[in-house]
Amino acid sequence: MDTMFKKLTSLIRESDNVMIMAHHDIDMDAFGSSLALYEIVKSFDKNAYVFLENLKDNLAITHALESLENAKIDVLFLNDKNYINYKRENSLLVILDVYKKEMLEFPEIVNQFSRVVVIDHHVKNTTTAYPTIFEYIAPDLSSINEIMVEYLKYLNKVVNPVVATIMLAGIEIDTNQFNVKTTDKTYEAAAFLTKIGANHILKQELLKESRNSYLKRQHFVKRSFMVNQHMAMCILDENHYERKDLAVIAEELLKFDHVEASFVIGRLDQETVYISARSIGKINVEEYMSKLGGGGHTTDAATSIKNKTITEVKEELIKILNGR
Ligand SMILES: [Mn+2]
Repeated sequence: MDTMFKKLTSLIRESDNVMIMAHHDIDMDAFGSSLALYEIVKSFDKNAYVFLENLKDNLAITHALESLENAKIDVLFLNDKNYINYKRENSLLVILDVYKKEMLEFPEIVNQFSRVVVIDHHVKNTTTAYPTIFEYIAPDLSSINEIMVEYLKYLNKVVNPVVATIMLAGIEIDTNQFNVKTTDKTYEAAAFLTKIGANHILKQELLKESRNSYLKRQHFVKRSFMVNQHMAMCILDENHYERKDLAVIAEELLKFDHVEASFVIGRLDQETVYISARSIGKINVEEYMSKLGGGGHTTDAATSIKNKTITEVKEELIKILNGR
């Protein structure tokens, strides 16, 4: 990792400024690590900017923004229109927590940058659809925040306690409360963030959800069923959902007795049915998802299926899960 940090540091130092972009529907890991990098770049006396789109229903990020404001931390946020006022010839674009072009916050502007770096922890299964200076992809790491903690240690720097809190919340979310992809390094990162002032009360507040969204999820959880001895399944209705809605339900099903793997099927849009799969670690859900054209990790995988009904996808998946 140190080689990467050395390279990244010299790239930042050579740049007029640094623009940071994460994925669409930004989450706490992407946001926390963006803020950490933002502070790091500023500490080099360089201007930094974070791309952020309209946050309609993103409660966690809305909470995080409020806490930044309360702490009087000014962050310069950009969108796909006003970035042009700040972009220089040698601006560095750092992409965090994603590499797939279609999943970027603003995919259409990435080709405007001649200097792009990608730092991600998702399994890479396609080539990157835009030119990059270098890519650091570490699928075995819990979160980008874990990488950012290592970077802070490497630089011997700290971040504001509110940013540290958001980073800690990001690690908690990405590891499903320190349950998956969690190593000694993950706990060390959490310990470091606590040491530099992460506030565990604020962290809980950031992670709160609305009563409505909780109840809506419980409605589906209630309808879940066992496919076999160790696998639970949940089928949503015909409404359109976000990937993360399915993921959260899958993670919840893992809490139940006997459940070692869970599969949630729902519709993303008119054409696309999506399966979100989770495992506590004994069953490799990636294997099942790759049989349906998807991918991911042992404990965390998914697939998108075009032009099939939810029932067709359900039947196909049950066949695969039961080895028929
Ligand atoms: Mn992440």
